[in-house]
Amino acid sequence: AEFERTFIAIKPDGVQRGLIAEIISRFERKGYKLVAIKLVIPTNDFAQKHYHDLKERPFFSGLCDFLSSGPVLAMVWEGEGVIKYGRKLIGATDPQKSEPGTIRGDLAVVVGRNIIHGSDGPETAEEEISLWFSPNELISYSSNAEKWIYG
Ligand code: YYY
Ligand code: MG
Repeated sequence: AEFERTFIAIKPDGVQRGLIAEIISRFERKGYKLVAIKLVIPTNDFAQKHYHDLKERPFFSGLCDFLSSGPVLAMVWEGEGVIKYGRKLIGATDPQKSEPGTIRGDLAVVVGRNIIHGSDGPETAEEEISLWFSPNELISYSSNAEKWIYG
């Protein structure tokens, strides 16, 4: 089956804190399929492209400095409803408001260090996937678990 895809990134704080496996496992156990993954240190220019929608916000330059300050784990996850539900797994932007059980609720404390990014809709998902990955880095394969996850 062909499902939607979303862009998920573990920011430098999540990588440095050793939370890669913890975060990946939440998407993996849910039943989503990993279709691309790489560890990169984005340039500041690249971070500005990624966050271009926020360029008028007061925190923009600090945010781009932070995203480009170290390794980021960039991923694409696939599954039915993964864009919207991925945001649910991540939790509210401000970890002070994220529910317990969400990634930010369980693992982060302040908005400027909220450890993970996820696309906020179908258009941004497409835009972000093509910004971070070239088409040949997106791996198409069939998962044996699929028939047990979707019936
Ligand atoms: O999509 P999401 O990451 O949940 O929030 P956005 O509103 O897109 O903001 C991107 C990023 O900017 C957020 O994850 C932390 C940072 N930020 C901030 O430092 N201070 C704010 N008041 C709002 C957002
Ligand atoms: Mg956002």
